Amino acid sequence: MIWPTAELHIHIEGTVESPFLVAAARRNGIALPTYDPAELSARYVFADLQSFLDVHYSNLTVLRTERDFHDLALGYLERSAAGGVRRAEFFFDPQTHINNGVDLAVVFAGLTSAVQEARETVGISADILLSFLRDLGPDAAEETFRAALPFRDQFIGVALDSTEIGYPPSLFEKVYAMAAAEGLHRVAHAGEEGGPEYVWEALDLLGVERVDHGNRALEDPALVERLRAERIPLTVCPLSNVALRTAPPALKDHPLRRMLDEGLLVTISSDDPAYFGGYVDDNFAAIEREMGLTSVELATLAANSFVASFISDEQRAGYL
Ligand code: ES4
Ligand code: ZN
Repeated sequence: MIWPTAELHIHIEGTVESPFLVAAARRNGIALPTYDPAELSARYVFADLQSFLDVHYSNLTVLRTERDFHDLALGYLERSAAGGVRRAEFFFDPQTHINNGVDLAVVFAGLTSAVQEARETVGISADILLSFLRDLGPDAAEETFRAALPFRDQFIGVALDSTEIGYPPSLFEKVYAMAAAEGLHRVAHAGEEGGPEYVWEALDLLGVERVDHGNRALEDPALVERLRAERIPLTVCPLSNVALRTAPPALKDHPLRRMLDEGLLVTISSDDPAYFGGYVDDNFAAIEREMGLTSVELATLAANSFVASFISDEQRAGYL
């Protein structure tokens, strides 16, 4: 069955399907290792987060024009709406595109027009989260944030992604304070590869309202208690975790089982669906099939996603 959901952990750049990649590369005159979409996809076998990021960033040089960003986001919004997504809060990585020589105004124009178009055509509600690449460090994040301020009305919050280990949340305290002062929402990837201390720091130093992944929080009982008591949402990405080997190879052993048993506010997302084997409906189908979750548990996960989303309480009441 298709569950109506909000998708809260989705990198728009991670929705670049191979046929789209090839078409954009040809249009923009960018070299690819192969122009056969099936051959490109066949290379998507990863040992860890970094091995994925290396391929991912290399592919993203094909994105150059407003049309590229518009078509990418519209394609995701249409595909996910068909899979039950009623609300999407998607990340984009401005630094990747700026470093590829693309103007931030071009990126925003493409993404924002896609959000508007998808609302009108497929009825999906969507908003944009601006994500900092943690491996480029705090000064670059602050510079990026200042560059994005002229587009303040086109994003609702900030996020933190890319290489986790070695780049703890504490480095980004200042830029998160700047975002809070602007009234922006705050989330961060933590506990995907990094340990529970990364999750503590995201909560205590960055003031995040949700934790992206959070799998390794389970190693610390006091942290589990905190997440439960404060109803802090975790945006868990089962197929991503298997693909990047941040969870055991069989989904039946995924930490989601324990998260539910611990009474945590867990949601399901796809992360980078073009690379990890599917969209949010594919993630639901996989956990239903392989983890034997009950219909009540699946419904809880779907409802949790609206509870955890940054929509107004009025809009939330319409979904729940
Ligand atoms: C990412 Cl840390 C992380 N995980 C998944 N996708 C990503 N894209 C950029 N950073
Ligand atoms: Zn992610």
